[in-house]
Amino acid sequence: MDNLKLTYFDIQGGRAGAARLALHVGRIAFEDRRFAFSEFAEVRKSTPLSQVPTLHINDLQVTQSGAITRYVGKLAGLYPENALQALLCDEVMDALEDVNIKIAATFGLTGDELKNARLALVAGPLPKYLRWLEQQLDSHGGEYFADNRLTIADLCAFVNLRALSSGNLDHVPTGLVEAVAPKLNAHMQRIAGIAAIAQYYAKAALS
Ligand SMILES: N[C@@H](CCC(=O)N[C@@H](CS)C(=O)NCC(=O)O)C(=O)O
Repeated sequence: MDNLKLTYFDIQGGRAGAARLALHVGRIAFEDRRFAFSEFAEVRKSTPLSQVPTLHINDLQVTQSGAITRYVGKLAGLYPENALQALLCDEVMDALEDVNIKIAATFGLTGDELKNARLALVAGPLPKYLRWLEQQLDSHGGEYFADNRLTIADLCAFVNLRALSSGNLDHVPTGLVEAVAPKLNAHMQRIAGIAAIAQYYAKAALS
């Protein structure tokens, strides 16, 4: 059995959120190396692109959250084996990364600049992606994004939409997902109710 170590900020979600969840759901042992934002300058000195997350597989350190999530998704049995279903899974994950990039572009802004940038996202790009995600869900059976079962696409959607609805992003209304894409909101609630996932968040709330 390989030794796995996932290195990322000590936050819920973010770019390692789905990988952490997949490892937990798949009951795969790993070292969950979490660090504070104040430690990032030091941590990034030992990451290949000065970025996180990274995954160590024994002595091999790899970057790129999508690749990491897919890898652990395969280990956990949460990634489709069928090529078309894998494509549908990847398509959703990459669209969610588009959203991440748009939101990340507003980090560091303050005051009116932040407000205007976030309101512009809420007025256009975010609803566009939310509606598209809802359509994907609908056209793939309504319950899951791919393969008619839980995959890492569902975990990525859950982690990212939970963050979008958390109130931690100033000027992004907590009810945006529900208002724009109610079926996507219902999906988020369903995934939150899966026993292993509910247990993961209950444990995190205590720590
Ligand atoms: N494409 C990379 C992007 C990783 C990334 O931007 N991570 C952020 C933290 S969530 C970071 O390390 N930013 C610092 C930087 O890019 O210099 C991935 O998906 O892993």
